[in-house]
Amino acid sequence: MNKNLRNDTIVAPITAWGHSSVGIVRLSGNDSLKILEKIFKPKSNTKVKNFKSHTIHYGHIYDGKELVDEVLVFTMLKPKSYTREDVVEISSHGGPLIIKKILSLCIKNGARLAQPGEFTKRAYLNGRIDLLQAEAVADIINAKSEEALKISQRQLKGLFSEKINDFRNQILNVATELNALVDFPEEDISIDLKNVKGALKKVSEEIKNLLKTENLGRIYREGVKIVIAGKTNVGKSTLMNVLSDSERAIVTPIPGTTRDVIREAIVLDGIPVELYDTAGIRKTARGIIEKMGMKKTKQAIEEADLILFLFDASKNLDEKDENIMEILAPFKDKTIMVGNKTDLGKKKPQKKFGKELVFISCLKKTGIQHLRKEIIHHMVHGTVISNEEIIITSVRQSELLKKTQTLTCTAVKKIDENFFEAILLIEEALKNLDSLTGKIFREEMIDEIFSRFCIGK
Ligand SMILES: Nc1nc2c(ncn2[C@@H]2O[C@H](COP(=O)(O)OP(=O)(O)OP(=O)(O)O)[C@@H](O)[C@H]2O)c(=O)[nH]1
Ligand SMILES: [Mg+2]
Repeated sequence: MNKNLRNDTIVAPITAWGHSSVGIVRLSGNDSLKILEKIFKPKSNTKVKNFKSHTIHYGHIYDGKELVDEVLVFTMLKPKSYTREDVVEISSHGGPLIIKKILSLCIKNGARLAQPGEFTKRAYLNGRIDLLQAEAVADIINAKSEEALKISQRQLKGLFSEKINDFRNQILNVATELNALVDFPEEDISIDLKNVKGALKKVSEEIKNLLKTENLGRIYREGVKIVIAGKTNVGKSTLMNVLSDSERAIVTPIPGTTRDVIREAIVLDGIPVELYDTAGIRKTARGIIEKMGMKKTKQAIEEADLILFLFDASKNLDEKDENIMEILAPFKDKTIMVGNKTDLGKKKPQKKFGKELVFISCLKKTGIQHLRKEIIHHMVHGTVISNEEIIITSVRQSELLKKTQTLTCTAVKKIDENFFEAILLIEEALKNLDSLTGKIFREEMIDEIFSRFCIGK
């Protein structure tokens, strides 16, 4: 990130492109009011340069003498704005042509089109939020479930940062004590070192506990892929419809009804799920369409986080089911065996396959709740997130925390044999925590974080 770029005034639409009743263009930077003055004629007699912070002004946007639109203008002057710079938001009619016109007028008069996430980047660089909070902004916009939203809101509120700062203080105390001990004679040191090691072990353990939430964070944020597989006619499409509470897939008594892989986005207990119904697997696919369907099915199986292997529980497992079990064998640790059609009879399968066996009837809707529970259990391994829990939400966070944890752990071991090396390790651990909150940063890291944002945020 070029530091010079921070001094210019940026502009971008902050509402979605398209036809809507209102669209908003935001300016941020030292020249926001100057630029506004050139394009906006307020109805009142107040001059634009005298606009106070947090006020709304009615008037018109002009391109020279040509009227562009009737607008409301909001001013939020530094430091009380999203970016801590002078911010002006022009609220016009929401047509793309009008928004484009206002944007180009702003650019013609000295603004630069903002890069994705640049407003939030400025909020971070100007110290209004830290890097963890900036990450949360993107996650809030992209949240696929209520749960994911709550996790990110806690992060935006600064609860994650508080926890990291707590780790930092604990490690900093250790560093201070160690540095104070440098000049002490050997015999006095040994007593104090025991306490220091205890303190380091404690924080290292706390970081380890936080790291346990890594998988949970990924699941709630990115969601999981669940694939329903099985031979033809066992009720895969029916199950897809039952789980998604829709008529998404075509259901008929004719084997081979589903030819393509069908996807539906659902939310199960707060976990965003991409549910896939597949073409029934049979050994001798009939014709090119079915062959292609089969290929896609196999690909979906490989990419799945969880496979529901469906069979007809009213009958014994047959050769076709066995064939499928062979195909699924490499994935049995991510497979739940589901016996459907129990309304017609319930035979215990001769072979148990996968992690769990669940019986359902899609027709009578029995066992569905139990199946849902098993799915959730498989995904989160029995972990329930409490309202206050802090959860790791990005690979960046887990990488830096893992490094910090390893460094503190090694420092504990090193303290007795090489005191000075331990101090260096602890200082390195502190640096990692500072990168996490963004107290120190590398430009590539920042650019990567903000490239995930949309324009206007
Ligand atoms: N009795 C009974 N019939 C069911 C049940 N679930 C599905 N069926 C019926 O079984 C037939 C096949 O259902 P589908 O959902 O199309 O089966 P599928 O596995 O998707 O079949 P293909 O797409 O051909 O591979 C339909 O007639 C369904 O109504 C159930 O629980 N009980
Ligand atoms: Mg089907």
